[in-house]
Amino acid sequence: MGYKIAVVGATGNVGREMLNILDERQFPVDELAVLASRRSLGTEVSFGDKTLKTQDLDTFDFSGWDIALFAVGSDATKKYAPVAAKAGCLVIDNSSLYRYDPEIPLIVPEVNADAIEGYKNKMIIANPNCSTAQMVVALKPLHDRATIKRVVVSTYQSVSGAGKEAIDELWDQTKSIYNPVDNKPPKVFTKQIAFNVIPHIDVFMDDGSTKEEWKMVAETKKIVDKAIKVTATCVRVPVFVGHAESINIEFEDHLDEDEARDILRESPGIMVIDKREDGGYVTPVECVGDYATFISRIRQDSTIDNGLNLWCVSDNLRKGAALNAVQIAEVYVNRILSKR
Ligand code: 11C
Repeated sequence: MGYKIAVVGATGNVGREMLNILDERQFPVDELAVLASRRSLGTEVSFGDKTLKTQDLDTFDFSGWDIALFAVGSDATKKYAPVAAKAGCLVIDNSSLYRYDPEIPLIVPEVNADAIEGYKNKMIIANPNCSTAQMVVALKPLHDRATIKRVVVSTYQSVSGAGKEAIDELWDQTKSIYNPVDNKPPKVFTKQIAFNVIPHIDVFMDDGSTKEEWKMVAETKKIVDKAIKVTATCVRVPVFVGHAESINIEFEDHLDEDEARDILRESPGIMVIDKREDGGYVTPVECVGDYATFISRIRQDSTIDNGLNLWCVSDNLRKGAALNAVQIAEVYVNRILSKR
């Protein structure tokens, strides 16, 4: 038995990854609609060995469709997600529009799959920000064992998080460093991104933090535990795909680095690569195309009573977006739709 699945925003980076992942994981699809705005209409996208033509999101009738995976910006989500939900089609939304609505579940299946029951409230489930998704996969099993009090996280985020134009900007700027005639001023980023790092992702908030940093705080509380204190510094780096994070964790109880390593090895969605030797850790280029959240550099923080440091890397277009959305769809199918 299969289901009728729509991918909204199918021509974007995340939409295309959603199609790849539905195919790779052999999601039970009976019918697939690939939807896009008028601007991208007629563009072809691949699904396994098939090529599909995009249909017009504006006129699409969601009645009778089971799940719509949304990978469009907040404005388009605001317009079309309620239409799909009203038609009885579950929306799994990758934008930030609904994440902080208390009636809408925000789910990372390895962490809080039980929150799926909240789908009934509005027929919408939110997918978290990429930098949060990979971090909470690592935090949850450690929190269950030793209760996390505080997290200090610094991110090293790839340009693909900011979309296709950002990828092009890094590519063009990198080439223009060697051929200054082609030099163009930055458009997507506020400063040169090639051979540079920029401590600014999303808009500034009143307290001096950025929205990306605020999202990591609010989303970790909603997904894992509202008692956890989080402080974040989010930085864009000249990497195409794969976000990295340096995470410092303070626990209520003592947690030995060896036990933490064992716990993480046994935890869903995590791959521990942690050898204390040259190259015995994972970097963003190695995680591209993978499902796992990779953890390396696990070590005691001797400056506080119960502290650990670790390094966390994942494919931001996969676990940080498309994979997590498809995993939510799998939970919905296994726990709800297949029981009807
Ligand atoms: C970035 N994390 O790397 C952002 C992209 O709230 O879903 C995802 C923004 C979001 O730029």
